[in-house]
This record gives sequence, structure tokens and C-alpha cells, in this order.
Amino acid sequence: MKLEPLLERLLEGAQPDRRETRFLLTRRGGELRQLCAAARQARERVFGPAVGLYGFIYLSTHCRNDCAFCRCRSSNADLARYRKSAEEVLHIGLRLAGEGVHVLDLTLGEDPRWLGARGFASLCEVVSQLRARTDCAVMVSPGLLDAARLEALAQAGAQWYACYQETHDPALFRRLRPRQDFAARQDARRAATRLGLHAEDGLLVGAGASPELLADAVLHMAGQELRQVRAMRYVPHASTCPPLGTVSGQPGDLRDEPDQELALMAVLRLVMPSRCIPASLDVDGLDGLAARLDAGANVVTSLVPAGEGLRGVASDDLDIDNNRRCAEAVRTALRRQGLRPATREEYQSWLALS
Ligand code: MD0
Repeated sequence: MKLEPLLERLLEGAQPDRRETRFLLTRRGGELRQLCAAARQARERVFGPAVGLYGFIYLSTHCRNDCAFCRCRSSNADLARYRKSAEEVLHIGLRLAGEGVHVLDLTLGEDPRWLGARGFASLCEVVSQLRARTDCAVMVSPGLLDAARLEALAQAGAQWYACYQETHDPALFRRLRPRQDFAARQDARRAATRLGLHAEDGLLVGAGASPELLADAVLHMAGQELRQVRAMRYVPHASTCPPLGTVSGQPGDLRDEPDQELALMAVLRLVMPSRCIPASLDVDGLDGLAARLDAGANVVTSLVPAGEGLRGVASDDLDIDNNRRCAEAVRTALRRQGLRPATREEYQSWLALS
């Protein structure tokens, strides 16, 4: 298969088939650079030089789930967990809004305290306060929610519901998210969309997914009503244990995973040109931003204010307390790539794209 004519067809609006998608996902070296250049071209056509900024508030690291890839898995007894109060979340949200982010992403583990009746009412109150007191959109990333809770969030003014599948292969899902319901997560994103929320799904790279599974997942996601789609690389910790090797039995290649992540981001952009695609600061910190933007991302996520005792999800405290995840550092990095933060109007107009 030849790369150049395929990229040309995709830039003209064609959708790749499964074989072509797998081919794209396995490009490396000079061909990966060509793939990323095409992804940048696709981004430029829809978003120009404008980039969205997402502040990240990991408000509780308590979680009832036992995900193989996550440090906050319930069986990790060694983790020093925290739970921010509603007042603290509000304070941090206002601080991030003051730094000029477009979105406040309230993320929490499936924490029975925050997701119980009283805690959830308080979460909704925080959302409505942040909507009333800032110009920011609010994303909530609380794990699996039922329709009533999704509706309460929508009524409180949330615009986004993030719920990552990690993989669209049921067998790998069972290994990554033991005792969780594969279909329920997908249904929750669909229910959120019906309620007028924007939904985000995400794939985990380097934790067992082969290029075939990733290709299937990309094509599946393209058919879903998702306004944001992400790829993030698995960051190993002593307390996590993702499946070694791929489902097909091939050993995973640790050295290849950074390239696999970039190739996947570029493919997401080419297949879904008008959707938001994050360059997360949570995997490789500020040093990893340029490559992710070069792979076609149009929003920078996981901006975290220093000194608030907050953590990342994939990485722990990478670049948090040295101010390398603040908006100013990101703005400087964007300038170096000829990019700039979106205006609020630009960002809001992206949410209406189809
Ligand atoms: C990020 N650490 O954007 C955040 C997190 C959850 N909605 C987002 C994975 O990288």
C-alpha cells in the first residue's frame, strides 16, 4: 500500500477502511512524519492556528473500581489518596479560569462519597457555580453515571461528559477494567449525548491493544456522536499491571509505544477532522506537548495549577508543582509552533461542528 495517495484521499474527505487504518497506524520514521504532517493539514483547515486549553482538577483519587492500568485502583493500598472539598474545587476552578482556560475538567474516581446522593448534589452545585462565575465550559469525568445523574449535570450547566472505554475490544476491556460493564460505558456516552452533553471517548495505547484492535476502535468511534476523542499512552507504575503483550499474543514493544500513540492521534485527526483531540500534558509533561500538537491535536489538556496538592491521572506529579502545566507555559509553547489559544467564541463554535 502506498502512503501518499492514501493521505491525499483522506484529506479530500475519504474514510479509510480497516486495512488502510491499520496500515496508517503502523507507519514509523519518515512515513510517520508524513502522516503527522497530513494530520496537521487536516487540523489547520478546521481550526486554523487556534488551540483550546483545558484545566484539569482531579478532585478525588478514591475509586471503587480496580482498573489494571490505574494507580487509583481500589486494591492499591499504598496510595495516599485525597478528596478535595467543594470549596477547594471552586477555588481551583476560579484560579484556572483566571489563567484563561476554556474548559474546566472536573475528574474523579468512582468515589462513593462524591457520587452518593449528597456528594452528587454538591458536585452539581460546584458545576453551576463555576458556570455562573466563569466563562468556561465545564467537563465532568466521573466514571460511569446513570441517566438521572447525567441529566442533573446537564441541568447544572455542564457541557461535557468524558467516559473513556480505553479499548473497544470486549476481551481486552475485561482485562483492563475487571468487573465493569463494557456496554454500560458506551450507553452512558450515548445517553449523555441525548441529554445535550458533548461526549468524549478515549483509547489507551501500550496496554495490550494491537494495531488491528486500534484500527477497529478508530472506525467505531468515527461512527459515534463524540465531540472529543483521545489517545493516551499507558504509563506503568509499580502498582499497576496491564496485560503484557497484545491480545493476539504478540509481545508489546515498549520502545514503539510513543510512536504508536502519535500515529493513533494523527489517524484520529484524519478520520475525524472536526472533532477535538487532546494533547495531554499528563503523559510526558510539557516536553511531550510539541510532538502531540504536531500529530494533529487541537486542544491541550491537563493544565494543573501548582501548589494545590493535585495529581495527574497517568503520571503522578509530573510538571505540576514547577508551573510547567500552567497556562502561561503552554501559551509560550504554542507560540513556538505558530499556534495560539483559541478565543472563547472560536472554542464555542467548535462545539457546534458536526
Ligand atoms: C488529561 N489528565 O486530560 C487528564 C485526564 C480526564 N477527563 C482527563 C485524563 O490528560
